[in-house]
Amino acid sequence: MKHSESAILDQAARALDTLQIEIPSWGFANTGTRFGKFLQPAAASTLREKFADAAEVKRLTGATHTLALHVLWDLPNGVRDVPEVQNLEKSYGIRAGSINPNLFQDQEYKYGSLCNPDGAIREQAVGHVLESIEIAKRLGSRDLSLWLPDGSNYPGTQSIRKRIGWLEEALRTAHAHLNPDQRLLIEYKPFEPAFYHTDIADWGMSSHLARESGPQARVLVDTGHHYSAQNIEQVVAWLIHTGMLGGFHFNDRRYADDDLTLGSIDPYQIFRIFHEIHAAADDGLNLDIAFMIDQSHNLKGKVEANVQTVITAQDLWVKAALVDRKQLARLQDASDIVAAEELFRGAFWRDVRPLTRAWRESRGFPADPLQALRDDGYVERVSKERAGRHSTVNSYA
Ligand code: PSV
Ligand code: MN
Repeated sequence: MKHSESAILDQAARALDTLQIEIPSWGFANTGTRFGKFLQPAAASTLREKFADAAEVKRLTGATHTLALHVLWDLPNGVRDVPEVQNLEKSYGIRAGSINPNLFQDQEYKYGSLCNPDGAIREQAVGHVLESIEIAKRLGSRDLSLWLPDGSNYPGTQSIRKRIGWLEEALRTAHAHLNPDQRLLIEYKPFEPAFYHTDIADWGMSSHLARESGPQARVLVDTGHHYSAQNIEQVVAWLIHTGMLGGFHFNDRRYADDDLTLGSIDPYQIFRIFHEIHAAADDGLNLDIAFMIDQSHNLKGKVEANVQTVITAQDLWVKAALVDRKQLARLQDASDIVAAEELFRGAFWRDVRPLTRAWRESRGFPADPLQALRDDGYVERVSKERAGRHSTVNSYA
């Protein structure tokens, strides 16, 4: 092997060693669209099954040590379910990751949760967030991932500014309950379920609310939560510059919040986002970014889709790591546009699969995780075990 080839291999390996990706418990459960659900015999219907599936993804990829939990779906009894989660953590070698309060399912939230005009309902929503923070504390989870469905469907029916005030107040209360090492991640989304105005619609609103909440609050970027034309890497660059980037929810989109596999529609966009992160790290910026998947697969097998997502993220992460940023900076400074663009695109075109494969082999993971999943027969095994147990399905996950 030539010296330059082994240097590239080392660089790729260093990049992959640092990439940890959190998988979502809800990515293993039966799900669907508002038109219906297609049930999969292998889908997880208990928290134990979700942990088992997560352990399989970790075994195959080596990159997913934590499982994001959604409070109502995974801990329906709140803090009383914490001991069960702790047992599952031990049994499966998977740690509980970010804790996601659920402010979108209860009937009371028809007109909003933290922004509801009814003070008693706002109080109920704050109570749920505080209980979620307590769950996170007991589980040793650092991040509370907060997403609100709040908004309105018709102009003139809600006071947008009053709702901002209620939101600021609620988030300050939540922040005051964090341990010093915990973080509050505030996610935005332009629309759905609200179709006229959404209370946290974009990264500017999230940034403002995070600053108002307190020093441990950051912005969570869900890659599917942007309008089609949005330049997401520019948003990411701004959030890095202002010290407000807390984490990502990975998925891809073609039209709206489609929950498609990361990079399935536009892998170049993820490459561009990863380049911004590597560039900031090269510049010595202190980054602390949680990488999380947020996908619910209707058609793909769930374990398979999660493995595919992790491998895709790893490939794109390595491509972006290998951009020759010193040379790129020279070309940018000289405004040598075509050469800069070709260098940048050249890194994207590079086939890094031999590098990610070599890294997996060197770390004792299957060289081809998707093939290993098929060879192992995990999905067939759990399909048999879980058969007949899916007559009822949770309302969403
Ligand atoms: C909302 O669309 C969202 O992206 C939030 O992160 C929720 O927690 C998640 O989806 C539920 O799937
Ligand atoms: Mn999300």
